[in-house]
Amino acid sequence: MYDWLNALPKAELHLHLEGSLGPELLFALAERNKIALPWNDVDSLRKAYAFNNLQEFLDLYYQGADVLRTEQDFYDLTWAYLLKCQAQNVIHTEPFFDPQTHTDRGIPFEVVLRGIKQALVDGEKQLGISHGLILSFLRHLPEEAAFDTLKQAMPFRDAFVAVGLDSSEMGFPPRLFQRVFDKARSEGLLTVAHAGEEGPPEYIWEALDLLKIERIDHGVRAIEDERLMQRIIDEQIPLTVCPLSNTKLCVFDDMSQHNILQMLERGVKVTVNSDDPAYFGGYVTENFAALHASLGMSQEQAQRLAQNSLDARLVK
Ligand code: ES4
Ligand code: ZN
Repeated sequence: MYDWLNALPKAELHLHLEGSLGPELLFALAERNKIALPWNDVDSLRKAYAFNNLQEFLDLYYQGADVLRTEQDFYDLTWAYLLKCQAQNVIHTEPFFDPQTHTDRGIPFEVVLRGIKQALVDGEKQLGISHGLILSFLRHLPEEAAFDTLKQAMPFRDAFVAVGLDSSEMGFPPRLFQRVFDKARSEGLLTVAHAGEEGPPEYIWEALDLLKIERIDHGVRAIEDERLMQRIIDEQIPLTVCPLSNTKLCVFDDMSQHNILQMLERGVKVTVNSDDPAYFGGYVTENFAALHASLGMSQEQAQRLAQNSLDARLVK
């Protein structure tokens, strides 16, 4: 089954490039940039990949991202991810990056963007993998900081297809970012947002009605609100679901509790994605394989999930 799932052509629509920074590359970049790490070796870093919630993960994720300093570092990070895509028949990807994670450490916006974009362009030419890059704002920071980031991005407007919203969800509802999302849309950018991962259905309503999003990132808590479910089904609003992420961050106690197949059978346009594969134990194929192993996902269901991912692309 693994090989069959791996061979399915698919798109990945929910992937944080900083979350694809595996321990080996992290140590290699630390050495290249002469940065001291708080872990002795790759294995002790891997042992730290145990989380009770989103915030515990984010603390390690931001710490790990500190080894990314040069344009070459961002290129190498992105290229390593694209090689994984090639190995797993991901023919199209729409990755997120978090500029503020880097600009707040003094790394210029254009250093981050140039490294990522060059790798994506090379991936298109050399690997045949198409892409649409999504600039994601950190919601634990003020809207003013998001405005500043959007301003820095505008000279490179054509490098992006959309803006997103990520980081700590609880206490940072989508409505806090309505004005900066309005501004992004006025520049012709599409919008997506993380909502309903840890946060309540109300946050999904806000993301739809105030941020005018094209897709809901995660969205698994929509199932608690029947009126919301009906809207998502009627309007065929895609959900970018990340099964291994949800179990690693204790959104569900166990994969056998995950609601993705229930949603699929109700007619929700759900897709399978890896979120932060280096931290959550697998790339896209491993996420599909986990659904087969724990929920008995059939080949026919896998085909529908893969087709949904191709249909839900922002870049067609
Ligand atoms: C994230 Cl899993 C998740 N949720 C919210 N923000 C994030 N940034 C990176 N991974
Ligand atoms: Zn995410």
